[in-house]
Amino acid sequence: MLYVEDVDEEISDEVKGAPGVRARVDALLERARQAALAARVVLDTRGAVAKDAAQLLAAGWRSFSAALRAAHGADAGGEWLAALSGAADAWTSRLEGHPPRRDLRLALAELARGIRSLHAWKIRVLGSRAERRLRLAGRIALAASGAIFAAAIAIGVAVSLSIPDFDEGLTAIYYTKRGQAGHPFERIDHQVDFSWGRRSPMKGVGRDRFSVRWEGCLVVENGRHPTLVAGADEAIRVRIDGVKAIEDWKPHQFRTNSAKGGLKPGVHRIRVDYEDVSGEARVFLGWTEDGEPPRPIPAENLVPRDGNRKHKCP
Ligand SMILES: [Ca+2]
Repeated sequence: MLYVEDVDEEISDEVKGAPGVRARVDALLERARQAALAARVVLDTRGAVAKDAAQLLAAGWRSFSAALRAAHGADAGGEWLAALSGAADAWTSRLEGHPPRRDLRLALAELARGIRSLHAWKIRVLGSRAERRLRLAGRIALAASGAIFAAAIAIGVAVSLSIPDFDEGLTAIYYTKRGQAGHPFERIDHQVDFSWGRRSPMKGVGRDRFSVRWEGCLVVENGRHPTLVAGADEAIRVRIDGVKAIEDWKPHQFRTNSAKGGLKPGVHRIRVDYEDVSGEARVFLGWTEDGEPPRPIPAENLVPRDGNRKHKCP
């Protein structure tokens, strides 16, 4: 099932080949997250073989463990990284021994928690230049005032809290051909806001003449009435609860379209079809309210096709 046999080889290739620690940690965490998601789907399927979930989780923990090692290389003082590394190795070997189902749930929850904490660490330690400046400012402020330092920490925590949970977003299927045809690659996208330019959207898919389908649910909070906005280079159509909301399928350069009327509060089924023909590729799914400029629909308002811990997707 999946790539379990190849994962070790791929991890070492990624660690050798990737340019920076941040990129390495990102790639490995993404792999761990995908394995955790797949394991959750298997665990939620009645009658599924626990052995499959254990294999997927072991693959997830191996990736997570490799991410920890890469992170530890960049932050030798991070003792918790070393401690977590030990725990990760223990989980990996335990999962390879096919533990009982209740242990699998625990392994999944722990892995999700670990991935979130490593994301938070990555932002804190390997963050953008602005965040690094913030840390420096925090240190300087420490000399003058403990209170200002505390504020800098609070901002750091706020940044880490804005990281999407691993199961928030839409189910994305990337196809190697136009018209949602060819070989499909599935993953979760936290948002639909990509500017691929002339690059390929993911490994295995070409730079031109590819298509994508995003499926799942859209959550509109009570009291809100946002208008859906979608844009593409080169073609897009959006269906809400099975009804056409936006269609601009004739190939064109990037432009946005708004749906007629606002979205009602509640959980809506959504399906977005997109395709690129040539040249630049870009896609955007957002909403707007009270005349504000459109912004991408946040991950917390998006639910994958099979639902997540917070919402069912009917
Ligand atoms: Ca294009």
